[in-house]
This record gives sequence, C-alpha cells and structure tokens, in this order.
Amino acid sequence: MKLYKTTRGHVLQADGRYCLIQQDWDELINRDGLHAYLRAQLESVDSIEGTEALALIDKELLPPIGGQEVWAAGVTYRRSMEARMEEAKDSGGADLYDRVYHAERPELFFKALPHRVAGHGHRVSIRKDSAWDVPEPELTLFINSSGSIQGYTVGNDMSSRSIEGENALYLPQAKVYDRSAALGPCLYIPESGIDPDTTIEMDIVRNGQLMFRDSVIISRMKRSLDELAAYLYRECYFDKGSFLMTGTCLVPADDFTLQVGDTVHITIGDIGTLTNTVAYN
Ligand code: DO4
Ligand code: MG
Repeated sequence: MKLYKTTRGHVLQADGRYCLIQQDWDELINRDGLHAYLRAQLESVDSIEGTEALALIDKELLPPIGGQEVWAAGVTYRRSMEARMEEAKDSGGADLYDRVYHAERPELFFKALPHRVAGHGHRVSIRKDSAWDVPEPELTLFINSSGSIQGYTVGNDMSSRSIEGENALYLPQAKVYDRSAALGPCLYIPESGIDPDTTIEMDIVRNGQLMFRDSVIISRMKRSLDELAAYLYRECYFDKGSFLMTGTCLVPADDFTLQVGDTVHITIGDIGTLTNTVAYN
C-alpha cells in the first residue's frame, strides 16, 4: 500500500481504494506493524473517490516526511566506489572509497533536516560554488524508532562531485545544503520487505532531450538494508524514526554535470516516480 502526505490529510491507497487519514504524520508512521495498522484504517475510515484522491495527490502533495532526520549511506555499490576513486585521484583520497567499500562498517552520513527536503514536483538545487553536480537516485528506507524498516520511498541525494573530489573532508558541503535532498512521491508499505529484484531507474532530461538513462536492481548492493539500519541505530535514538538513503549505483559519465532547468525522474519499482527540476537556491 501507498501513503501520500498532502496538505489536506494523508491519502492511503491500496487495492484500488483510497481513504483520507487525518492524523499526525509522525504518530501515524512511527509504529511497529505499520502495514497491519494501515490495513485496519482502510477498513474503518470512509473511502474517498479515486478522482478526489488523485486530485489531492496531483495538487497538494508534500514530501513523505514529518520531523525525521534524513541520513545516507555511501559507497554501497561498486560503481559508486569506482566513480569516487576517479574523482578523488588528484586529492590523494582515492583509497578511502576502496577501503570503505570492503570494510565491515558502512559509510553513513547525515544528509538533511526535513526543511531542506524537496518533494515530488518541487525544485532541487545545485550549489552556485560547484562546477560538477549530479543527482544520486537511492532507495530510501523509513525506519521506525525501534529500528525496524517499515516503509520505502524514492530518494535523490543531490551531490557536488567537484567539492567532494577536491577533498573528502568537504563531504558535508558537497551533500548538505538547501534542497539537496528529495523524497517522494509516497511512502510505500509492502506486507513484507521490498522485492530484491526491484529496479532503480533514472532519466535526466534537458530541453526535452534525454541526457542520461540507466537502471540497476537493488540486489546489486553490497550490503543488506537491515545491516545499514542497524549501524545507523547503534548509538543514535530517533524518537520519530528516520529516513536512510541507501547509496547510488547510477553515475553519469564524468563529462556530465547538471544544469539549471534539467529534470530528473527517478523510478523505483512499485514505489513510483520522483520528479524534480534543477534550480539554484
Ligand atoms: O562517499 C561519499 C558519498 C557516497 C554516496 O553518496 C553514495 O555512494 O551514494
Ligand atoms: Mg549518495
């Protein structure tokens, strides 16, 4: 089932039916057994018409986040390791990426507070002091405060490759700025975990022309989703739960950089498509 956060309430979609839930977002999603709870809501809350639900999703959509922090994992796919080794070769930091890819402990970094997160249809940003910028399409977990994965969404970990490549210690500046994260369109809550054959696809379009298209299946990831969640929760308590981006495998060629006006479409399996247009803040 899918849960869309809108300005008028939360639209729950399952089996071709829709209902509107009026409840605090964080209280609604931060629970064990979220799927079963939403299934019961579907039975007890009055249904709304499909046309009404789709109009709300189309016109009133918000990113599926409340008070949660957004974190991100890095170098979880071989392609990410190789691309970063190349971009960091002049800074002397290249072997960091090889080492973290093979290490037991994953790379995890803080990405965003909710006010820096864009939703589906909103703008994402590139930095004005960066010359080389890319979107990073990432399966994103919603982990509740007990540390268990309850849902999934599509994430875009917007990144400056020039700033990160200059010095690995600049990572927070390459990754954390206004509208550097996007989440959406919905929170996807399957009955059991996500299918390992789920595909992540990304298109980048400039002036109506396709500039980049690639895809990967999530089972190519080196680490398990539970492993990433467990590391994040080792010494951090998240009272409202958290979102965790799980790393990218889709990296455009080195001569590609995003420009203002580009549109990024990221589709992940049954979750849906997150679309954002690139702008300056
Ligand atoms: O090591 C830097 C960031 C890695 C990352 O964001 C990714 O692999 O997706
Ligand atoms: Mg990333």
